[in-house]
Amino acid sequence: MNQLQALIFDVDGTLANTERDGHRLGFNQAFAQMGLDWQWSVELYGELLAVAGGKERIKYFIDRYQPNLPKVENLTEFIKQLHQLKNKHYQALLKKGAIPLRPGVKRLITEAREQGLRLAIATTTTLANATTLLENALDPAWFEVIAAGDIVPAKKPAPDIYFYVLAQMQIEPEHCLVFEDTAHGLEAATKAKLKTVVTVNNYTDQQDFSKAALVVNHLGEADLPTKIIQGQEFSSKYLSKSKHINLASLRDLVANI
Ligand code: XBP
Repeated sequence: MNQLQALIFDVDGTLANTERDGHRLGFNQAFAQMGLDWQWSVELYGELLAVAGGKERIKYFIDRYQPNLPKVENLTEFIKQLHQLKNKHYQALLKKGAIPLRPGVKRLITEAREQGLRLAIATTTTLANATTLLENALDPAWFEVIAAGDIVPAKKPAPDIYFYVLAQMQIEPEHCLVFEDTAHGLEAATKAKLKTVVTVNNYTDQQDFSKAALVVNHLGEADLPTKIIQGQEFSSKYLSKSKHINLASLRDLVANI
């Protein structure tokens, strides 16, 4: 029987809906600041999210939609500059409290801390973006590992970031549970033999999550019930008592996988 010892959280889309209302706005502000007439709509951004990583996303956009970009002397440097500007705007939004945590995130993390579980972060985003979010909504000190961005050679869906976290924590994957919101994230965790709870959002709710341990709309609060999308047996076993995902149910989920 596997004993749950650690929770590992993705950041963007999982802790908070940062993509549509955070990164996307930051990118658009950066484009305007650099005199570019590029506008990433909510819809276009959904397509661009197939590419993990802000710098990689800009590069993909240029290749696909701006083939006639007037020659910039050093494309890598140009993208780096845009990305730094985007991050500045994004972090300002976080500091203003403009991007709240998703339902149940703080509640579950608080419960995990009270019960002595270990916590970690595994994200594709830049480290400063992740820590700014944690500083403003939780506390970075609660997480023994914050693995982010370019720390590993390949971003999700590659499993590198999860292998990194497991190595840092010196823990076996069967004692952990991952929280993700995308098929890319699920793929990365699954390749590292980690079990995953998926909390979908508007950009990801049509993706394939068949390899997830559980798929829900969100973690829920006492007054905001969780809806089970995949894993009906979990629903009849637990959600009849409590309307949201709590740690006892997750311990049981991991024990019985
Ligand atoms: C989210 C991402 C990132 C962010 C932008 O990853 O794909 O690319 O959109 O972050 P995760 P940067 O869900 O793993 O957090 O611009 O800092 O790269």
